[in-house]
Amino acid sequence: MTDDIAALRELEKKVLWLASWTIHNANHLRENDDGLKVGGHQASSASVATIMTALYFAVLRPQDRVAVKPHASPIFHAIQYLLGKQTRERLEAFRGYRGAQSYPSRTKDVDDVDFSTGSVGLGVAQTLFSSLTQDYVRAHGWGLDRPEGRMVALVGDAELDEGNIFEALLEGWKQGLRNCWWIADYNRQSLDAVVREGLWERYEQLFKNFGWDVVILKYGSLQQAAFKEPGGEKLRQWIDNCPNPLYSALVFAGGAAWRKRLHDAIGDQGDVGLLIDKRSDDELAALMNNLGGHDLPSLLEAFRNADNDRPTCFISYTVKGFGLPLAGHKDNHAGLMTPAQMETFRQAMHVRRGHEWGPFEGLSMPSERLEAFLDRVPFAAAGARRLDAPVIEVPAELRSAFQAVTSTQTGFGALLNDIGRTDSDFARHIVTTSPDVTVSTNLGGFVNRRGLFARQAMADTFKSERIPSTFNWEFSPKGQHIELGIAEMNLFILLSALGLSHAINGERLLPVGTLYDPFIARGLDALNYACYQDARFIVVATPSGITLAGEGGAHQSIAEPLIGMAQDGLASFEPAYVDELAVILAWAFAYMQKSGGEISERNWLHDETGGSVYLRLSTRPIEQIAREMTLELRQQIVDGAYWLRKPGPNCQVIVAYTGAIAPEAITAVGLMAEDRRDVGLLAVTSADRLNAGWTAAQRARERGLVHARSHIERLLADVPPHCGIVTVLDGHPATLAWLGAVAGNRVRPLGVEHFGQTGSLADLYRHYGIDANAIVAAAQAIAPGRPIRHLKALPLS
Ligand SMILES: Cc1ncc(C[n+]2csc(CCOP(=O)(O)OP(=O)(O)O)c2C)c(N)n1
Ligand SMILES: [Mg+2]
Repeated sequence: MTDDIAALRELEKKVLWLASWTIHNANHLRENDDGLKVGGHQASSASVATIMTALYFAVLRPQDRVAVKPHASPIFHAIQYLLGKQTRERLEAFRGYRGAQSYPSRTKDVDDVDFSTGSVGLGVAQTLFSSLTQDYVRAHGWGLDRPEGRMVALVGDAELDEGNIFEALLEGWKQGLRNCWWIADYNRQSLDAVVREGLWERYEQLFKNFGWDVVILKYGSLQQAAFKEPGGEKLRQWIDNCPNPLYSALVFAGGAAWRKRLHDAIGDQGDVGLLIDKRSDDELAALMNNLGGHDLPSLLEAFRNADNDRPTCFISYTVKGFGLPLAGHKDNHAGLMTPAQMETFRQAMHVRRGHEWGPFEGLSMPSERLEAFLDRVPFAAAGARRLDAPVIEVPAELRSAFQAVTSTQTGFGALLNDIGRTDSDFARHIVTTSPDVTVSTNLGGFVNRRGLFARQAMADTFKSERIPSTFNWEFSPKGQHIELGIAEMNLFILLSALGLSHAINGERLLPVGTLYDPFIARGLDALNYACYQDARFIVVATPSGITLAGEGGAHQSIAEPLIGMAQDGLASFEPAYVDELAVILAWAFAYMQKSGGEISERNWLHDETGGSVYLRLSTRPIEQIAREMTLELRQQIVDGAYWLRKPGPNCQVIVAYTGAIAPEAITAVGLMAEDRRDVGLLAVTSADRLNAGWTAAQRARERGLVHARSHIERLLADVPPHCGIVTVLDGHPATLAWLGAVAGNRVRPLGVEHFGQTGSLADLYRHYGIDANAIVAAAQAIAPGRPIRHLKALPLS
């Protein structure tokens, strides 16, 4: 920890100036350009200027990792600018194309953002799970040559309204969380509102209940000194009792207003009148604004005292807009300083016009001294913060013995179980996790073999009591499964943390998480967040669709295939057969480790840059196809589709299906064979990759790459234009409806559009119109010809 308070005070001013100027400048430019003001959160930034100055220039060490509250992005970029990690050009383009990002972004910013933030609450929980990940990595004997880092979140106070933070808190308690600091910017303002009185006391109790230390940073050193003066105790009592909105309003109103209010309230109570009167208006305002979160000595002392591995929450009192004319005003969230206010601020900061970007402009300390200080800043001492880890070799083929009739979920369990049997580097780096559905998603076999993770070993009581059980539930530091409570948000944030281990810990993990398909929606924002920051993992969602029959509508997923297509950074697959799954899984373990290469039209499938993978699986046992897995078939499965029955040259109709509905598609094609010529059957293993390839090829051609052809275009190349396509899946029909647009064929998309219900498979497939009969009826409607003999009249349901 560096303790040159004078230098830190100078940098605090500079950081506040640069952040405010960045926002002002960007708005000013944009306003001239298109008349739009774009906001920028000057007040939210100012609120944490002191805390972040203390952290980045004095407290943080190279091994620490930080999630900065979204609206402090300008402060973060200003700090990086002073440390030489951010360019003036990008600051000038703040919120513009390729400029510094409005919210810190690991993937879009260039200044070493540790964790992206933006959707409030997620970055906070990410630090907790990153700390668990660090413990996991070290417990497995990896990365021990590096010092243990601390995961730090700078949290907006209203951010604490987000439930996912408390879900994470509970999980942290269960897992024995260490090395985690959450620093709440307690400015008592959110976007619309002023925070309710006494909330900090609830937080204090809450955090303590979960085993955290709580440090309340309420009074700055000026206030602490004043409390020792005669009458000081009265002042302290007044501050303690002052309602949040009134305090904010007085901060905004300034010194004279403080004087009047304090005199009216306590001025006649002995010495306190003198305490007030011996200060000028400015001095009085400085005293009353001197809350803990704006006082470098108090902050440094608090951080120093917490230099242990205990999880610690700092409730740090601040003023939103501190140091700016917007300070304390309840409307200040998106408020911008006017040009006139900015001009006054510039003069107060002694910044010459035209020298606004000067790193040391207007400061009284000689720049050599500040430069020397910055050169010694511990945070930046170890150079680039982003680490990497070598690729772990993945077997070219994954094998398992499958039953002749089986489901993809069973196949998944068998494949992982067989990986778990081996002692390869590959098997050792897999880490599985599941929100209370480990066994019901078929991870049980793998977990039996590899054990559950806990920093302290815990025996399986059933085993030690010799009570027979299918599962061996032993916890140890070497275990490879992290058991989670039911919260799906936690699953995805943990996957996000595990999936960044190569970059954060320099040790690669291969995370696999399982959950029921419909509950992806519960954790969806966290999934999006994980993908946005380029974490790498496999999510296996099973069971899925109305195929879950007896479980009913609450457990049956409909929209998830569309989520799989639309979610960037996530390659989605829905295989029907376990041999397809084996191919996809082997590919996925390699794909998730890829990196490098710019994302471009040529690699829109991210095949060079890699990403995460979503497998939508099913509990429905279906008859498997005995076949040889050729190289060509393997490639087509990964590219998204292959002909299970190639259409002939006179083909009138094609059935394209995805997933567990395969038997219905096969049956339908059989029923039509006598009455429609050369019927084709297209197995779609990934609507996502198929669609992405098609879109990319079109764009590439529009840009002059005339020979660009996507996989689906090649597959449909010989299909005559009059041929109809019936698409079918146990999910929303829009997933495959676009197939008709590839070569201009008529399409009739079948799928599930309305909430599911209980019933037998036959009942439900008939009701929702995805059984063989419905497929044939659709074929007859779009591929006219003689009536299809096997088509029974469809019952109305
Ligand atoms: C999940 C989510 N919901 C809503 C928002 C919009 N939003 C951004 S900041 C904010 C309030 C922030 O208040 P606080 O955390 O106290 O930060 P401050 O502005 O006081 O620094 C809201 C509602 C968001 N970014 N993310
Ligand atoms: Mg706030």
